[in-house]
Amino acid sequence: MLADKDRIFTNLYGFQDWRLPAAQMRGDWDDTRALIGRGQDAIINEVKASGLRGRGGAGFPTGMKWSFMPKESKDGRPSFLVINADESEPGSCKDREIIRHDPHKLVEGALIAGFAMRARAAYIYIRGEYIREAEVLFAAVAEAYSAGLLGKNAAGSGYDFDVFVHRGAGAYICGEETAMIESLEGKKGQPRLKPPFPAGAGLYGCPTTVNNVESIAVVPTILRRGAAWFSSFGRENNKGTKLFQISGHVDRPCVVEEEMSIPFRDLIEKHCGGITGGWDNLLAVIPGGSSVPLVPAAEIMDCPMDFDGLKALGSGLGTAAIIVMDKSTDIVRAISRLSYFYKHESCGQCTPCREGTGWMWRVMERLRTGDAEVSEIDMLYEVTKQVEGHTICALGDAAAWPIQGLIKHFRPEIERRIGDKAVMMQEAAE
Ligand code: L3W
Ligand code: SF4
Repeated sequence: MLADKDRIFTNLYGFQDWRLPAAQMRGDWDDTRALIGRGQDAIINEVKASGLRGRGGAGFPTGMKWSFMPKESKDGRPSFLVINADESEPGSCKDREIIRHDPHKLVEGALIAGFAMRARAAYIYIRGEYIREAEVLFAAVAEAYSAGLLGKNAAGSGYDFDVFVHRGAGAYICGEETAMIESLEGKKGQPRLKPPFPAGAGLYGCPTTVNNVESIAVVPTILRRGAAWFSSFGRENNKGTKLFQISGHVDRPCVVEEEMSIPFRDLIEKHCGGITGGWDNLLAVIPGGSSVPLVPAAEIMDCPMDFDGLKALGSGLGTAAIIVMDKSTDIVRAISRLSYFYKHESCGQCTPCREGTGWMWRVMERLRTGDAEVSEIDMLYEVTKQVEGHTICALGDAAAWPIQGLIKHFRPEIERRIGDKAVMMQEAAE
């Protein structure tokens, strides 16, 4: 179990004040000027050496992403950092805790990361529904300006840097990085085709890096304690500490910072008081937010909770939003509900997603009630394969994968429903 002394988020549960003086007492903003004084390349190299991978779902190496940003401005164009606080993935609720209780880790991280990639400003795009969190963030940014930590000569570093907080308006798709950029530009939040990646042409056509809240908030601590300290947690290719968010059928749902690669069973035993009704009552787990396939109970028990461990099971770490389902769960209904979510949130730009998500949801509903033919199970699977990989952004994949996981692991349950319904209809007719 991660020792208290190794926790980055020392006020995750809000036991102490989030405001600047208290945050400084906890070590935030401690000689930030010296950290910046190390220079851009040294900061990026330290983040690379730490092994930090993006915490927003895709796990792209953070230091490498920063190194894609230009070292010199072309045509006088500025560079930007965009921080993705549009936390909307079902099951995901970690960035909310950082913003609520440890916002100065994020604001300081924004300055350091922005400096490292030579950005003129950071835009923090916060989910519209996070009203109280946005209030905290606005106040934390204002405090930092008042204390001279942002703006001209930020933190006495000689570097000018602004931070703007922008509130979303309730669309899940604006969490996709290019849709977020469109939305910041005042347009409808619809994803762009990639490439070009934002590092080449992002906000207002300028070089831009989009990073998740947690990825940025851990940077000041990585620099203070060193890459070797951070990479001493986890295992090769899966380094560091991580915020896990556990919801569903556990005795104590929680958000907790733990060592990357902690086995699933240990995570649940140590922090959640076990599975409701005991381990024999576990049915399945969605380990990375709703966009990844479920994993049945027997397979996940000893799985290291990290990118590679979950990939080996055909699923993914995603944002580490772990949804636990016990045997009381109607698993077909649960996945059908997710299908409805993706249908509702599709931006409608590409045909496989716009039409496919609605089609998949309607078939899922008929499978839920048993009003389908057994042959439709394979047909549904084939349609998910037609959607997967054939859309502009990852929402198409996200809609397809949970259904694929259901069919792969719970096909007998789907067939049972269809059989039971057929028997019921026949008995009613007799
Ligand atoms: C320059 C290249 N940049 C990749 C950058 C790219 C992006 C990052 C990762 O989706 C997933 C999604 C959700 N030159 C580059 C390059 N980049 N190649 O690297 O890119 P990508 O496309 O792999 O992922 P993404 O578009 O960022 C994120 C999944 O995460 N997810 C969670 C989503 C929910 C939230 C939330 O609520 N906060 O994030 C869960 O599984 O479905 O597949 O920056 O530009 N050659
Ligand atoms: Fe929009 Fe769906 Fe296409 Fe993404 S995959 S761009 S959400 S229609």
